[in-house]
Amino acid sequence: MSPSPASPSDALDAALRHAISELSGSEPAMAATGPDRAATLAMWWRVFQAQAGSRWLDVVARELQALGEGFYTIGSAGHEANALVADALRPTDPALLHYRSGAFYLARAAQVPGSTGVRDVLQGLMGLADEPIAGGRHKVFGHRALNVIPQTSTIASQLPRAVGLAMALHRADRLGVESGYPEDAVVVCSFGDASANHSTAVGAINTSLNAAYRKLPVPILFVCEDNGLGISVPTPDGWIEQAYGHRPGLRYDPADGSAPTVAWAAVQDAVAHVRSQRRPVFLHLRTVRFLGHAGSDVEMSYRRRGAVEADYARDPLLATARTLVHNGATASDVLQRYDAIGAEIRTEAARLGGGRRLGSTAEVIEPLSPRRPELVTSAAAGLRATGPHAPPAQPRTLAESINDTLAQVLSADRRVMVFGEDVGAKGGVYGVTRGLQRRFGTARVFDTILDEQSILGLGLGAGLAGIIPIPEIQYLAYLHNAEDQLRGEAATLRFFSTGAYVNPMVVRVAGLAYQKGFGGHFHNDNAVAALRDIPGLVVACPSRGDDAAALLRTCVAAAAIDGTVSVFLEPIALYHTHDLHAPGDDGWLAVDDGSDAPIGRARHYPVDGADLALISFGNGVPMSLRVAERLSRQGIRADVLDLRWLAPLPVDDLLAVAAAAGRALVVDETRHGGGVGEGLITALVENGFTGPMSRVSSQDSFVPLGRAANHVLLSEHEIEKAAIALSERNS
Ligand SMILES: Cc1ncc(C[n+]2csc(CCOP(=O)(O)OP(=O)(O)O)c2C)c(N)n1
Ligand SMILES: [Mg+2]
Repeated sequence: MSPSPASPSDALDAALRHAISELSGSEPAMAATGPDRAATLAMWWRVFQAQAGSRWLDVVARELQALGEGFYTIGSAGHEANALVADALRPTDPALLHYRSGAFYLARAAQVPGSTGVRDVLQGLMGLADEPIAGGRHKVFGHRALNVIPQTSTIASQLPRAVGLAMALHRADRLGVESGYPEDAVVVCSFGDASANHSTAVGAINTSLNAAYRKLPVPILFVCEDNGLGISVPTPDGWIEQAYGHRPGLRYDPADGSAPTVAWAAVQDAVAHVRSQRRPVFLHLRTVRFLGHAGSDVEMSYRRRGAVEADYARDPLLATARTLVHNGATASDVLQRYDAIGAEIRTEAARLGGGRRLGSTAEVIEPLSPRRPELVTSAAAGLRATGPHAPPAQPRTLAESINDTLAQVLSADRRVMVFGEDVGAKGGVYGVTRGLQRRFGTARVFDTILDEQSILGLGLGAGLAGIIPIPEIQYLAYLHNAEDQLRGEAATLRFFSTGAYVNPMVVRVAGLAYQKGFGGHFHNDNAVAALRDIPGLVVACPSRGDDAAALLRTCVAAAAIDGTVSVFLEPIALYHTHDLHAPGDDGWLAVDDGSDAPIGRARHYPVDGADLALISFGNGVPMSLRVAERLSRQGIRADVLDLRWLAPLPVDDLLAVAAAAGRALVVDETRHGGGVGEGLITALVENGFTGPMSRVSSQDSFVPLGRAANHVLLSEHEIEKAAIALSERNS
């Protein structure tokens, strides 16, 4: 009888050793003989090396945690057959991996000379600053030289980007843009069985099938690493096959990690199919899960011991050991190699002990969103087209100006791609992209599937393939529907890859309220706080045509230069506005002078000797200008600051106008709680502004239909009343 083991990893180790020691070469060997046999044996040793390395890393992760040196214990134990997938792929194939794809990572590292797969993972577990991708910011699988793009912990969130990348590889080709990946690259994307149910996964797989149905190349290998559990919840037997095994257009290849020779052939076949046919394949890789969900998980609280122990027979390391023995290795060779790998990893972990960790706030946030404004300004100048796409020297509405500027950037930089729902033939719901597809072709301006996660996913993938994507989200309410692709994926990539990967992207979003004749919350959504609190995200909000041109050029230039992710929030109600003070005055038309608008710099509408500054943005700007006009007739001089940027806020300009006027009224068309105004008042207070200040905003409500909207949206009357009250206040 074996002694009662001290821990789950001891039990697993003991079971594996025992089973390997019982293997004998007496079972029939594989057919290969001579040099073939030697090559086969070498191949299985290679696989075993990655698998055993991954297993030991899981064990050492727990040892490091116990010592206070390690901070992550979600392991790959039981999933190590994913090494076969890496072995069938090339290191130039981009990989977006499940958090249990440790053996894949080591197998891939072994394909690239000079790689240090084990050390990378140990450094990740230990949160060391020298870890090659996240630099201690997270434990992820990622490496630029290995073409492993790091993932977040949000399950399935990498799928839209993976599908977007698979689609973008060929788009890049059509655009004449160097994607950085070989022509026949395969994108591989792995995830768990529970994650396969997530709407993000379901949507992304659907998007790949829709594209393939339209005969677009989508070279993606989906790998579902099915261990039958999502933390404690079992996936019903047969569910994954039921869900994905009979999907028209999706080739489904099952493989079992505990039958490696058969699995190896299936994996090779699946990869070859994607590579040659450029169509999606779903590889259903059966695995087991050892050591619970994570170190803290008490598996025995929801699984029977018998079931856990029965899984030992399906250990992929044991299966590979058996294959090795069939091919001429001995059980003791395998055990010796297993022990040697463990010893090396323990030695390496000890050597890394006491390694450097992130040492300051500055070091942590350094890769978040570095900015090089001078370079951005000169790149923005380069985006001003000459010839047929030169900006018309005539006054334009906001919508016309955005259309002109999109044409300019499409003309000036062939990497630019504009896409979204209805942006093609129709030219957008409001005509903002009208004529662009006709002028620049369907490769560069095109309609997408109706799925905001996939639209942003294409943007994320396209950015990785050298394209500068300008996706459009039809309404702000529907960006919220897909926010994690922006928050969890786009905004984090730079941070979790120490700048090795960036997401150049300008997300155009039609939004904000005050639409007349087309009402209701979803077309008048004014919730921007969710965007303002995404670290590093730039949020632009033009109110006038010339500013729209300048801001858009800057966003595109910043994407190209610094890999900046920005949201370009377009106030729908101002799209076609001509007049400012009176019908027919054309006071809201403007001529694009070709300048840029440095990120975080506002536009000032000055008034000599102002007594009061109205601080606003978007629809609030023309409202404030009209109010200022009325105030002037009452002897109150008010100037207006158009913030133009909602993140980062133009704090210097804010302070300058507030200080000059001595009084500041924040005019915020978004909500009272969680709008923009809270940040502005805070900035004034924190920076020592002591003059009278107040704010007006819309109500904390959704926006109702028709004229009832006026009960919750900020009005000019309220602005005027607040301005008069503020001008009378002494403190
Ligand atoms: C969107 C999201 N919801 C919940 C979680 C918490 N969570 C982490 S792993 C996990 C289970 C995933 O199971 P599965 O996809 O089968 O992968 P496995 O861990 O079994 O390999 C859950 C619910 C998460 N990370 N992301
Ligand atoms: Mg699972």
